[in-house]
Amino acid sequence: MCPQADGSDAANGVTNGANGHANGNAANGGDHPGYKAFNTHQASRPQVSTNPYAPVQDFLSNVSNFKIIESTLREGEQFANAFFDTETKIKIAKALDEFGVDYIELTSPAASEQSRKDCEAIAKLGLKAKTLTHVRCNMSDAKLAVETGVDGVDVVIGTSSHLMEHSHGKDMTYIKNTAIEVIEYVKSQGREIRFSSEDSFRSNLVDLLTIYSAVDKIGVNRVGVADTVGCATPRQVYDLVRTLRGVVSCDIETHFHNDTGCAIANAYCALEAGATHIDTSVIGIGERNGITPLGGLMARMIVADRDYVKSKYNLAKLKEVEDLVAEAVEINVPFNNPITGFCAFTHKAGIHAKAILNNPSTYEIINPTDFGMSRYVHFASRLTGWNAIKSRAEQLSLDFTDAQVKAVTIKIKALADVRPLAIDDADSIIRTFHYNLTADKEKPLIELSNDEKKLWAKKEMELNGVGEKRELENTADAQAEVPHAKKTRTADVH
Ligand code: HCA
Ligand code: CU
Repeated sequence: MCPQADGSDAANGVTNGANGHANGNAANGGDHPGYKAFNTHQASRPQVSTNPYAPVQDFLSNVSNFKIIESTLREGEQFANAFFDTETKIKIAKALDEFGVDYIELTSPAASEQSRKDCEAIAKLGLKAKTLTHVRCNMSDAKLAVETGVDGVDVVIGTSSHLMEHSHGKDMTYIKNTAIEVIEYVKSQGREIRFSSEDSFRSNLVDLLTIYSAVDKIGVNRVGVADTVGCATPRQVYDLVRTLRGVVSCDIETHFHNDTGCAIANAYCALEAGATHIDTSVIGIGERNGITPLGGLMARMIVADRDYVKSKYNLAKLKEVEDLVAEAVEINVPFNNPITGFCAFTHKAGIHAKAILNNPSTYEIINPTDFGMSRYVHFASRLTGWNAIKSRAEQLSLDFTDAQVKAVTIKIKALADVRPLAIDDADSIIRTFHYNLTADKEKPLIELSNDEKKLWAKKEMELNGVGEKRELENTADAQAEVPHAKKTRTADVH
């Protein structure tokens, strides 16, 4: 069952109650048949025994205890339009740090001399977030990475047959031996180390588990699962991560590309299956169409555990971070972006607007004010209902009776059948309609061509006709004593 958004900011003071834990939180660990609790390196799940019959997914789940590895400055730099100069990288790193991400991943120092200098510069900033750089699994890259002063090194190597054959040409024995050498070196330098297998979902499962198990045994901090081509489904992710959770005791990082639109769902399923870290980038930028977006993940996770997400992340900063990155890579934030998309909290249909005005939790699972955003009720379309116009009139401090609001609503709806309406058009109709109520000489509600005026009058007549028909039907319903048919129609009036 889905929890409710907290609606305590609603104008009418309605509180919708505290958010639940959709998937249970992780505080219900302990042994249960067939499964053993793991002590992960970072104690990522509190082990409190409460319910011995808890389902497996609740026992494994980290939806209430996850960390973000923010990769805008690494994966994001692979986005077609990205070019970050040092100053921009520093601005983005600071903004992400203020937002509260746990790690900031940076482009490999082996990529270019400037990349190396930028790694050093960001490692020196003294951010709260840990800094990481992302390198190939070989000793010379690993040494270069450690020299930059970052807190940790993320190494990666392709393990799918596609990549072993057509990319680096190395076999599993070579991969395993090199990985062990690199991990031992980075650990000896007192840095965190993560080992990841590129293209995990097209890799041989036995190969994968063998290499993960080998690196776990020598004390790697995290193993990484990467859906490099964006082919995985949430169920495949759940299965692989859950299997892996049974094989390694270290933390599990996951990285999902969005080629088939599953990047957020896959991240969520990975957490349910026991992953501890999720890779994100701002607005999802990355190779091709990118990876799990930071904002989209926040939207998903706040619905799962509002308290955790609110206590850990500075959510009101999300829009600022997104605007900063959007400007740096010269794109617009998509209209349908979770949370910050221009219409993410805009309610349009009359039925929606009416309910939202009564209590926002009716049509919102996320409370916009958690992110410093506002909700909007659209009041300038053919779908508009009189409750939205009434509320707009109140905002404009204009007194109307309900009958008058209904009359002006018909006019707005009728004009919206003739041509698209701007908010100013609707406002001007409402204001002039109000003025005309007491004026000696009526003013035209809005400037229109003769053709438009004719059409408008026709549409208004049609709408009034529908209104009368509804009234008649309501009367007939009442006589026939069909109460809920009547109720539906009343709520139906747009
Ligand atoms: C890439 C590499 C990577 C690495 C992910 C990871 C991927 O293809 O550019 O380090 O876990 O998607 O496999 O981003
Ligand atoms: Cu990637």
